[in-house]
Amino acid sequence: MVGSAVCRRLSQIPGVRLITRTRDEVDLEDESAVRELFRVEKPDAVIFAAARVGGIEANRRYPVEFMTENLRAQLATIQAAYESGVGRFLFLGSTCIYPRMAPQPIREEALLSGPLEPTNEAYALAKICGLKLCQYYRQQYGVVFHSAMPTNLYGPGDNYHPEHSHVLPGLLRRIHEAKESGADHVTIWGSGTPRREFLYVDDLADALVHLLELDDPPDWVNVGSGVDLSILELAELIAEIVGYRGAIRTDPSRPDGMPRKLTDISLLRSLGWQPRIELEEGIRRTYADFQRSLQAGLLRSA
Ligand code: GFB
Repeated sequence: MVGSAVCRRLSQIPGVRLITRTRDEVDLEDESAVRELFRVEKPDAVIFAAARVGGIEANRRYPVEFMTENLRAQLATIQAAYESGVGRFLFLGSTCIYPRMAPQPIREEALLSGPLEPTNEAYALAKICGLKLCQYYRQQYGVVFHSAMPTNLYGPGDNYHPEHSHVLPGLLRRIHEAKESGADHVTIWGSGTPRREFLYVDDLADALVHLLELDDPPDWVNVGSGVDLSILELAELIAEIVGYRGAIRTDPSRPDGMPRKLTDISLLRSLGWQPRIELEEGIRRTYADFQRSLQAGLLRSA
């Protein structure tokens, strides 16, 4: 989802030659394949959007894969980029790198100031290693290797797996199916009270290009919308957009995860960027894309 949005954004810039590889073409966990890719293509800049990602349930169920796959892929790519002379590397993390009880909205300085949220600790630790490794390369070798920490993302091309997806695509699908089947209620996981911030993926892509154009970007910077809402409010908003009029029930046997996760985006604003696509508009666009993909038999659900 992120890689495609970044390509959409970069293809609007004249003179940019995009170099991409699918998972089947190059396995980023294979160090020699990654080195060969850099030797052949010699990119000027790299945006590292590849990752093993998933929602709260996938993170809880597969901590080994979330840690090992992300560590291997990022280490291979960051090292190969440096060795082949790449001067600019933009690594993507996640706001789950911040401590569970970080003061809200979360500022960049909160990194490593307290214990992590247990449901995504493995993924967060891998991402912290990636951003720190970029910082160390910059410090030790003078290359501009830096990071962006996106908040919860959504948009076209998301993963709609019923168990492994993030909350927004998960609820979009469940509420759409409830409407289609005429169900009198839908169930959302947890208490419905956790608060989350969401950013439309094309806004993220725009922010990344902005960061790449800065001569001296921060080592890491939050990329969010600066606005949050409760999961129950999110479900109600999705129901309104989908046109579903049944009841929304909660399931307290499912985990809530972090009680609140809202980023402070004043650093990014001070660098001249701000989000454009509001949540309601973003969900409308995402729902239209969901329906198109469903009809074409192309819905991602892995
Ligand atoms: O998006 P989500 O899976 O991840 O869940 P996190 C957010 C909240 O929505 C949790 C609730 O409180 C869930 O219990 N929720 C309600 C649901 N219904 C659903 C549903 O149908 N599906 C899902 N998935 N959630 C992830 C991290 O945390 O955020 C990752 O695990 C990553 O590492 C990502 O950082 C951005 O926001 O809790």
